[in-house]
Amino acid sequence: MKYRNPIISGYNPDPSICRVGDDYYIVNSSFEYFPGVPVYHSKNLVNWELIGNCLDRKSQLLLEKCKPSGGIYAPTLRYHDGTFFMTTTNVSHKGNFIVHTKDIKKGWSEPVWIDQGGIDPSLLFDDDGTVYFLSTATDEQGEAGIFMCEINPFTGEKLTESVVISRGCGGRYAEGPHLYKWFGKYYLMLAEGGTEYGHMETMLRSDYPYGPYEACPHNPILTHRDDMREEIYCTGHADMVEDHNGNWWMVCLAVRPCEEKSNRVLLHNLGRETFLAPVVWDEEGWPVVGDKGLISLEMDGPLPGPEPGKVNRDFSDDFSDETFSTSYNFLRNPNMEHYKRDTGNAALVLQGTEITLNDMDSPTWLGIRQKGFETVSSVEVCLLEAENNVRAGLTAFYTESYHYEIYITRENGVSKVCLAKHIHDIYVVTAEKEISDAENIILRVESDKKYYRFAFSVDGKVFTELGTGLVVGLCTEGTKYMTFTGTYIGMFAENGIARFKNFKINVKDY
Ligand code: 6LW
Repeated sequence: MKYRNPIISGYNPDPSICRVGDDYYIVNSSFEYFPGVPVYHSKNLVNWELIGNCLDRKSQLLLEKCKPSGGIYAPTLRYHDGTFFMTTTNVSHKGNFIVHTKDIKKGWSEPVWIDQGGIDPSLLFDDDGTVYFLSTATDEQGEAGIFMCEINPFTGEKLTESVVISRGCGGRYAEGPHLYKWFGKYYLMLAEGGTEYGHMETMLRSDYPYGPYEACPHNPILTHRDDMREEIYCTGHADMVEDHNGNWWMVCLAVRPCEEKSNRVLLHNLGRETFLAPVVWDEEGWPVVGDKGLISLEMDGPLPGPEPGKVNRDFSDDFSDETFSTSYNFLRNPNMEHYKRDTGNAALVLQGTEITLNDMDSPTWLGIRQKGFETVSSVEVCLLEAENNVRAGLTAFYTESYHYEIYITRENGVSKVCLAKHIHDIYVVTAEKEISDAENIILRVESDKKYYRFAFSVDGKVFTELGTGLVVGLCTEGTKYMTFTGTYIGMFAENGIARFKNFKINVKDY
């Protein structure tokens, strides 16, 4: 059956997958966003539903003032003997930990911390009851390696010393380790080359968990570093699963460039997304991924479960029910007192504080991952209370130093709609128009591969464009510090109280 990649679009990197019967689950990294570690569910590996987040309270996820792309790095999800286990790293607070649950929809345990450093933790539940904990770390000489110890996954107790089981297959930054027990052997899969354009996946194998490991003769089993089609880049950080029909699959991260091929500019703004590839085994018992290590935007494979349905990436919220969608993210640890769903008036009331979008903090902001290049987003907004420098509106947001927003403000009793842009160390208001106080203003952000276009309307029919922002201004490759996330479309308020109605995001491309 044919399917399209990415299977989970928008900023959903470092996927880890597990199967329970004919149910499939994927988790992804979440960095400085709250709640953390989204959990997606599918019956056919193509239609995925966000069913919750592993880390939904501060005792699990302390992100206060963490830097952009701090917080939660790569997770691993495993299921053993009736219990789900998720292990990940909070690089901004205490490192590697595990949470567990018997019901993935009902919330997860408090974290237990593991006394092994590094990032990209993973777990293997062996047939003899041993539980192996792996991560990529550096030894006393500063040399990177894949470290492993044995643990109690419920308490985090370390049962053996950490030892290096592999230094990788020659690529830099051997990371993203996963250890599997297949066909009576131990398979160790690694990401190498760094998560950028040299990214690749390698496979090793041994009769023993601590090695010695032999490398797959056709490593890297996955890489797009030399792929001339220029549609998908950075493939790596993968996980594998055998489906309930006995067919094998790999999920991995990859990026879709926001520039046209002709420009040959390697930039992406949507983040590293989750892609799917069929896997077959060769006669020597080594995996062959996709088309000999290459994947495509359209692929074919023996998908399990029901025929894939239409993938809907739209989002809307008329604020008529009490709860926030699990799709909403907040920055770092939000004060939920500042976010009120006024269901009686089908409105969201945001209480803005002095913390602005330009601060490495938790402004009154809530966003939805941008899931396509061609989108149209809109929301109705009005100011209820205005202090000095009040702002409330709609933003295309990457980090506190990379965002564009169209917003309403009030200065000396005059109400205005403005467009502002923050790129690197330049923050500027590039356009403004006076409006009458009483009006509910409809703000609109349209996007394609080149521009975000900002416009407003007082009647929902006639829109006035305030200006545009270049998509390449919000790209991962262009930030002044290393980042791993992707763009959001969000609502925000600063220095006052604003009421929002009818928030919609329409994704027009795949
Ligand atoms: C992830 C690691 C990596 O933990 O990026 O560059 C980190 N390599 O595998 C965040 O995705």
